[in-house]
Amino acid sequence: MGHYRDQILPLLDRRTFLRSTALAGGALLTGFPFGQAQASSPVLKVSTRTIEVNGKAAKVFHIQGKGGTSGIFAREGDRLSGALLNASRDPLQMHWHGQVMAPADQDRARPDGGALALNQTDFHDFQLTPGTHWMHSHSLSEQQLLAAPMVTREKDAGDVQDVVIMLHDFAFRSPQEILAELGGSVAHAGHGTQAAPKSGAARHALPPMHGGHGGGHGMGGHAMHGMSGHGRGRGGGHGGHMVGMTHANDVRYDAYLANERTLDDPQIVKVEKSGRVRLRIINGGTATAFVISTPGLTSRAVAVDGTPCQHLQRAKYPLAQGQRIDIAVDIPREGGAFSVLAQVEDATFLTGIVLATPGANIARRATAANQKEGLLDLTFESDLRAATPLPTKRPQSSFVAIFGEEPGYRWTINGSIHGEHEPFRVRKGDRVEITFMNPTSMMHPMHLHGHHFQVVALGGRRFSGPIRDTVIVPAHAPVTIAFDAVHRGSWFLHCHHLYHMATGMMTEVQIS
Ligand SMILES: [Cu+2]
Repeated sequence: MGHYRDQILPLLDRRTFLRSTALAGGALLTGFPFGQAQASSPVLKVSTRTIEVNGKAAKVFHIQGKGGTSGIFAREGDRLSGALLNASRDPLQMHWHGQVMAPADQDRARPDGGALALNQTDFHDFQLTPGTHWMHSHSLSEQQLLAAPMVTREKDAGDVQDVVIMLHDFAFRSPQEILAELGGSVAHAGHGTQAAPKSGAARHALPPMHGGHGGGHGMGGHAMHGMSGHGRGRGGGHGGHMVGMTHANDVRYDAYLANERTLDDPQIVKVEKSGRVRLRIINGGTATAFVISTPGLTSRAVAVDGTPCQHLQRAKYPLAQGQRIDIAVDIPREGGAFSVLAQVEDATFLTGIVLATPGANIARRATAANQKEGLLDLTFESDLRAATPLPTKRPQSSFVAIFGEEPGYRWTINGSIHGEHEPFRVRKGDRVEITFMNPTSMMHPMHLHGHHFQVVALGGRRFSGPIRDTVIVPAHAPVTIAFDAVHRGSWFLHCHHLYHMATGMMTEVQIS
């Protein structure tokens, strides 16, 4: 035992980057300028392939960029310009997660977005948003690894080696089987509910909704002000669950992957003695939150969800579904081998990779932790500060989004599943605040499309928190976000637990 494959990774290391700087401006690190792509030569191709997990073959999706890399690695100022080809087996709704410069009509993950049919292409042209972002399907196929990094290196990233780590929760069962185990049914198969939202904006040609019922009773759209007065206790008592009954990990997985490998055969990334490394970690898990650690290395968070934060040194960093964290580590002068670990919350499961200097002895490591991690909470969040907070402004629109949990694995926002929802309607330019209230039994990572937001209150206490696009809302802990509604369109606001989203936990913010 103790035998590891030594592999150079689908990531941009410092040498690759320095080489690539010799290319013309606008070129991707893969060396192919996006702008020159033809439809016959897609810049992104979604197909299927077979990987090995726990010694068994698994058919999964694959998102190939130019040059065969998984996903996109670009530099600040680059555009994504060219064709996305769906060469897979299913209709596709690709979501550009964190790409706030992607126009609404270039993201299929929108209320009237439809799906990209097999062997068809979508043409995209938008400026890539600097930072650690990602792309993923907006339907159950995300479970089958239909996700890839979308990393745009910041101009001021400096002389550091970037190491991208994509985390996944993996099952040999199909997502449909998992959903059946959970007792749920799809509320919005590929967003294609034929029960039109009350906005009347839906134009769908996709399968009908299962398990829906008529008549919503949402609170959405009712403007509320003075949310700062809401205290911790306000979230309780709605869902019939008491504090203390909260749980995580409602899906049983067969493996947890870091860059598609398990910890008993991890990716080994070569690093330099005294080198500086920027870990860009993406939680592509569909129902799993992780806690990140770098034993033996001091570390600091430098960005969350791709947006710079004031540096924050911790031993552990929570990372919920959909979130990203950039962690800077310094490799010691004497070198060595260092694990970057992701432990499943409320469990002992581990995944991760190994950073190793040349000649380092890579000892075999434990593949499970001795102790469970706790459930994710807001401790880390409350210490995070944006590098550049939103300008101070009174909100023009404030909303409350109360989560609900109903028999039959129905997850709701303001009493409605997606398709029955009442959109939050705002005017372009408005400062908008949304307070999430969670009387349910699980944490929900809430993601807003098309915008970054600032976390401005936790547990009813105002503060000037990080800029993000996905925030955890633990049970019984209200969280308030603020953003400027700068992009016209209908933007999904949803839980990033895939099975919560699929069974209804999605609404929209309409900006007109
Ligand atoms: Cu959820």
